[in-house]
Amino acid sequence: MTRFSFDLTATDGAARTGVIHTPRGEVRTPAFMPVGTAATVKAMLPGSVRETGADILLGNTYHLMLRPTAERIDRLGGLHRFMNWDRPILTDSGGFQVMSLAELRKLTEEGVTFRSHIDGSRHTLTPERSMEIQRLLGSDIVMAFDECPALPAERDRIAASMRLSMRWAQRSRDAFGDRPGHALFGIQQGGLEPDLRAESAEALRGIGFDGYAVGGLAVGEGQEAMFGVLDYAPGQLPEDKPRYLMGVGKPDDIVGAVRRGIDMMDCVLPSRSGRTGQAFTRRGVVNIRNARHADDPRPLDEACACPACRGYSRAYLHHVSRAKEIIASMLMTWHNLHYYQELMAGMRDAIAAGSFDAWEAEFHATRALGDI
Ligand code: PRF
Ligand code: ZN
Repeated sequence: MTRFSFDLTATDGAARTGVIHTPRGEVRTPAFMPVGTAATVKAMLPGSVRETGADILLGNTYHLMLRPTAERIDRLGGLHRFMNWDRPILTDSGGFQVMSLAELRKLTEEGVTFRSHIDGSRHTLTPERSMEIQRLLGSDIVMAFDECPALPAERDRIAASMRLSMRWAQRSRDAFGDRPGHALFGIQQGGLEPDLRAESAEALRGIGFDGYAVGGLAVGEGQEAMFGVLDYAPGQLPEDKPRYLMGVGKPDDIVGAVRRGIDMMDCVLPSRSGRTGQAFTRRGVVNIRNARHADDPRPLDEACACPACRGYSRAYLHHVSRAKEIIASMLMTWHNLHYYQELMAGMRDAIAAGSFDAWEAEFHATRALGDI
């Protein structure tokens, strides 16, 4: 059986490219993980998600425990079989989503109790319960249970929260146990404070994980502050393990994160904004609902090989998006996920060739041209 492992194949400055090996297939890094919160990447068939170039999806403990429940998914053969995606799945551990989505939250040393945003029912998540849910789902990469304060926050609040997350990281490690072929990632916290980030990294390294996430960023601090942390945080984590930046981001955030040593990312942006008419292109963001596209026979991006750009005009995408036709979500999501995966492939190739600086300069120069 293939164990979980990570091979770094090339570096260029702090940027890295490599391969994560899992029993369900390889993940080429830097990797972008489309978000499949409710056991679906919205508006996409799993085969289509794969066609965009995705090696791995992200799923959510919080949503799936509430509906349809982890126990039901387990009875039906696990999340891969349930959603018809047989490649790797990483699941987030739930705490972050409880804090942003649930009602009447109560945080204690033991864990967090809350009411469902769906039906108001009462639930508890602890490190132990989060590990159990992620095991029932059959997740390939399990995230430790953590807590993430919104920024800005007082330093004392950030320090206390980080230390609680590190105690929960140890409990996550103990509850996860030894599961060959499955990986457990720790999550660094510590806000924008270098010493707290260092303390968190030290605690996680002492526990020992298969990969390490940088958590607690992209929570309102802005790109400059986020890059400020990414200038040192990846270097505090083990070099021989994957580094995952959670919930990031826009294309330029992703490029900046990879330049600073991040290997994996996830974000709802390409899928969510596709459903509201926003397209990501080499030349920046295009709002397809804008009146200027109504008579435009050209594709969204003439250099894009996705079905939306091969078969449809801007005028058509404009029409179906305004009319809120289901095909608008399908085509726009496909295009955006294809764009994100092309971006990752371009960075992987550039890092392997030792030409990341030139690739990045071209990336920014093309965006500066603006839309056609
Ligand atoms: N922790 C967890 N999930 C997350 C985050 C975190 O800090 C973030 C922060 N951007 C997104 N998703 N568990
Ligand atoms: Zn396209």
